[in-house]
Amino acid sequence: MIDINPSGILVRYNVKMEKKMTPEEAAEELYPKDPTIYPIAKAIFEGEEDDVVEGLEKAIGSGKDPISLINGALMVGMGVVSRLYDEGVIFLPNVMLSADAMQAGIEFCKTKTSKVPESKGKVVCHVAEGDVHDIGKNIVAALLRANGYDVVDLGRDVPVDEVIAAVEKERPLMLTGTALMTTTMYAFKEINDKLLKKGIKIPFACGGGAVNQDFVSQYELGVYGEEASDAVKIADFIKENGNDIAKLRGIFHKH
Ligand code: B12
Repeated sequence: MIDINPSGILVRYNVKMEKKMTPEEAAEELYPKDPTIYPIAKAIFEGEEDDVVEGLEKAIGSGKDPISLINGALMVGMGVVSRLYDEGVIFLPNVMLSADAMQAGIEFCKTKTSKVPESKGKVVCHVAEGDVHDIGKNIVAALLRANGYDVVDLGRDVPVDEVIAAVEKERPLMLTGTALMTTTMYAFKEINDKLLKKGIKIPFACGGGAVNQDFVSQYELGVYGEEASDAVKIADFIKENGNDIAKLRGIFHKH
């Protein structure tokens, strides 16, 4: 048998063999450099809840606003997780640990907010039927609460009829829906049709990784929001200008 040394061939053709990065090394390249945010993002990636809380405590101690840390630090860490998961560098068990650390961080930030919410109105939030991805919905709910809305959080994997029943009972200013999977987002259309059948015409703000403006524009009550903070902007707009969905789409949809 001929003994071939591949590195010899590569050297001959002037090709360097690349050393495969470990997940930790790959993550290190993506963390933000800011010394207050870095440990929080790293702890999210590592799924270390205690370190997440410790990092948040330090950041709040140095004057950072707890609610702005949700987007400014926790989400940054989750961004690293999402990217490396999509690239096949890390796998579901890692993601689950990070997701738990993220939830712990959101809960901690919520307990630290000093804002006294005067109720601006009620919003019902949910994650689509069949979908367990609730991190985005939890951010939406936390931001709405921090901005004075009374949030009725139905949780994740919520059956369509449960959403309809909650809207009938609570009569909110708006409903929000989150879907991260292309298979679950169709529940939004069903909710839209059932609400219209009952004569309920409230704005249905929809977001989440799987959803885009084209999809949300396909049903009458849908208003698309890309960022969790858009949910607050949409609610504020409704509060000040009424719930005309065409007007809301005119403002919040990119043309
Ligand atoms: C974390 C995660 C998980 C965690 C979820 C933990 C949890 N408690 O949420 C776990 C490990 C449990 C999980 C499981 C699964 N997952 Co997963 N998961 C992810 C991952 C890596 C990140 C998602 C996330 O949390 N992003 C961060 C949050 C903050 O983003 P977000 O929800 O989109 O929210 C932001 C905005 O969209 C917006 N927003 C959200 N909602 C709303 C609402 C309104 C009104 C507004 C205005 C804005 C808004 O605000 C947020 C930020 O500002 C993604 C990959 C990715 N790149 O997204 C895959 C991903 C979503 N998962 C996927 C899959 C397939 C699964 C599984 C089926 C895997 C499996 N084989 O078992 C299961 C699903 C089980 C089920 N029935 O739901 C696929 C979905 C593919 C698709 N398009 O259909 C993805 C895209 C991965 C992939 N590339 O294949 N997953």
